[in-house]
Amino acid sequence: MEETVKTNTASQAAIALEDKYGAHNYHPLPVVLCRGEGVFMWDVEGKRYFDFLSAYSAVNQGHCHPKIINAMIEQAKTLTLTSRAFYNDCLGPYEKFITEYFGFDKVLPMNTGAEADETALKLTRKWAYKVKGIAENQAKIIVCENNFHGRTISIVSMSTDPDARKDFGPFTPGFITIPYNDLGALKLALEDSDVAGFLVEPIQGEAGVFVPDDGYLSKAYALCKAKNVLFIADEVQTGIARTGKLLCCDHEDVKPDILILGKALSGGTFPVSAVLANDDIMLTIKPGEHGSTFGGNPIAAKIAMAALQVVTDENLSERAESMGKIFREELSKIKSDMMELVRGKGLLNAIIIRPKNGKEAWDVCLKMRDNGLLAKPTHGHIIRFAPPLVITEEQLREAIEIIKKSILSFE
Ligand code: IF1
Repeated sequence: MEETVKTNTASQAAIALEDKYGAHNYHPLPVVLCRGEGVFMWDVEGKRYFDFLSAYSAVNQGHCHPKIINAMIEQAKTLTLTSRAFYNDCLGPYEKFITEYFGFDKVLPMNTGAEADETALKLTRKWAYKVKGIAENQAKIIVCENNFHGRTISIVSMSTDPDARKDFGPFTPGFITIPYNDLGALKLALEDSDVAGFLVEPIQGEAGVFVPDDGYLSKAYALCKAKNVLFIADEVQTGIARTGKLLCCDHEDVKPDILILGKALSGGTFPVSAVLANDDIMLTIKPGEHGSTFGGNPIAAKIAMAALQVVTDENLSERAESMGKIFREELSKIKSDMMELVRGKGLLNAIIIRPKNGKEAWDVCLKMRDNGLLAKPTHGHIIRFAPPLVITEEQLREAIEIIKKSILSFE
């Protein structure tokens, strides 16, 4: 892999520091950012970039959205953390706001996506024993091949990615893995009466923005219902307007039994995640059985309300839908051997790169960086494109020109 690190000393110094003092659990694109506003980020040399990653869809509302930042600052000056040992005056209003916003009885607030996924697993198991009546320690949860739900031990126990799992065993039992987008496999797995839940990403993000067939989610939901199995949607990446609807499940009018949110719930300002469910499920967890020091803290509560209000006020679902159409239409017009496929929904898109003369997705990303646009390759041959949803048509067309120019430079 070619590693054209820029010769600028400020960037080099920052990269060297991370390399020397930080764990080597990432391989970042060589660019050192110090400021963000809306769809743009700036590096330490002052160069401006379109952000086409949005911190993996956390920054849907755009960088440093003033309404979200103000909510954060005002609350930070007032009260930051009480823990859940006491009540605070922000959590109740937030719980009312978010449950009405998404249409569930209750919310359980956490911080990261992985924690929210773990919470959903625990909730599903609790429901299995308390409500469904599965025998102790027998509950199983169906998951999909090539899933991505985070990095904890139990979550990597559900993973099929060798990098995520290797040398991290022993693993948590109780998962059944089936192929994604395969209703036959789901139907078969559901025959096991110890199955309590089916955990699924409505679009698989890490797998390279893999969009299932139309009807997959609604039919999977119906299969689960027929067997009294919970349909659990991990919308950490796909939720909150990213795919052109508030939730990706909304494309098929599916209301999950358990909804997992993270990332854009804070507009990328703070770790805020949530699990939503109705009382029959949520109230199976009793005091002392689950929690988190920071979950539901006053700053997170205020931030999340502001971040969701921005999604409504600025019509971000509609924007994602219309801008996504333009994006895929224009990208599919690019005439290059390297462009194998364009796919996605709303503003969660990816292209598959066919290597040419030894140049692959990483090289395309370096070229786009040089031309003023940041995106990240995944699995060596896929580039994910997910700009902040506040992008205007004019900005989008400018960004498309950069992508086009970068790809065509390899012809
Ligand atoms: C990293 C991927 C994206 C997620 C879904 C839960 C989580 C994630 C559907 C966990 C997190 C991230 C984490 C980030 C890279 C990233 C990612 F490429 F690894 F798969 F977005 F596509 N459910 N996704 O996508 O949330 O605990 O991180 O808050 O660096 O690992 P988290």
